[in-house]
Amino acid sequence: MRVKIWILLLLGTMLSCSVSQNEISEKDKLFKTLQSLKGKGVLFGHQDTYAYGYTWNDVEGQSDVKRVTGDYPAVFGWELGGIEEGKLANLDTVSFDNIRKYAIKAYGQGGINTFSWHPFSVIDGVDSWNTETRVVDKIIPGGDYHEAFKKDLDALADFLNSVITVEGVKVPFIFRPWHEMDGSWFWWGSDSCSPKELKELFRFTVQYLREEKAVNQMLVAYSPDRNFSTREEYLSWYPGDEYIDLIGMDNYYDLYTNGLLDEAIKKLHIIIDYANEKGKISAFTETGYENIPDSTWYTSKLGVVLSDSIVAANISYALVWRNDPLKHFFFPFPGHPSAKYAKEFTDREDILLLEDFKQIKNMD
Ligand code: BMA
Repeated sequence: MRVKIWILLLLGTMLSCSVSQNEISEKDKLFKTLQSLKGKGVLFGHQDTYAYGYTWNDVEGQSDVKRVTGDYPAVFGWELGGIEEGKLANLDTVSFDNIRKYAIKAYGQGGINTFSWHPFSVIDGVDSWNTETRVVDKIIPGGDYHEAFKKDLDALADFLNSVITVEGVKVPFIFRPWHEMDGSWFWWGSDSCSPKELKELFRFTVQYLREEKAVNQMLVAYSPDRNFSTREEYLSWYPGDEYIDLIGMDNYYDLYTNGLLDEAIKKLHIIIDYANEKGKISAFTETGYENIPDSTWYTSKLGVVLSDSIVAANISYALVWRNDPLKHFFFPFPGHPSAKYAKEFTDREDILLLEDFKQIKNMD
């Protein structure tokens, strides 16, 4: 009898082990979902969509995308600059408690979260756009401020690991550190460090978060700006395939005028080719036209780029930047001349808002 019980217990343990080994992680689920979108449409994303918009701030369920289109975006961007300094709110005055709440809500609703990070320098506390002090060579391993920089990453990781549902699921997300490194405007940009240093910083960041801080719900994006015309140029700052899941690009400039739309498409082709060759996801990680002075921008610029057949069949999402009212917004609000074009754009069958995305997931 005793022997039988032991055998049963042993079998039970073996079974539960094999179930948990086969269980797919939240991160892998997110990756698969994004991969399986290919050919079904491009997710539409918006930065800070629940946080604020034209004449409102932190109103439950509000979003300028929802106000104009009737639905939420499928991809929700959030910004973490300031978390490394122990601040209560990010550099755009959105509290981290709210960011956590919004990200959990977006995930619960079936959306995808992505985090950008414009950190303050650990050397002198200046913001990301201050390039007077060289920072990167001092915060990578061996640098004088490396230990201090690790504390920044600790704070970042603590926040990321605190984005948990009531059921205890760590919310999966796409992290996009050290973005636009091919431009000269950030302290990690092309004028402020060498590609080798940037790669080291990138690798250390990802490795530390994954291995030391157990941030295992994270996909990592590589998103330079538009300053490349070949694969080699695009990959100048690339940390390596083992660190990157998502191959992206930020590009505002090429979408300002008709003349450069082909350039934007060509660059997306470079990204797509590389992503497909390596089994990775591709995305148009940031775009927009500040204050939308061209009211047809959504149909005549972004809509045209996303109509290219290769782009449409491969890019997982396109995200437009935030809606700081009046002076710095990238999605229209009701009554803005561009609103009807934005609605026309999001009404397209192959541009997926949250409900469209959920329907597609249900069909799989
Ligand atoms: C930039 C601008 C800034 C903002 C930063 C982080 O592109 O929108 O105003 O502080 O992103 O969100």
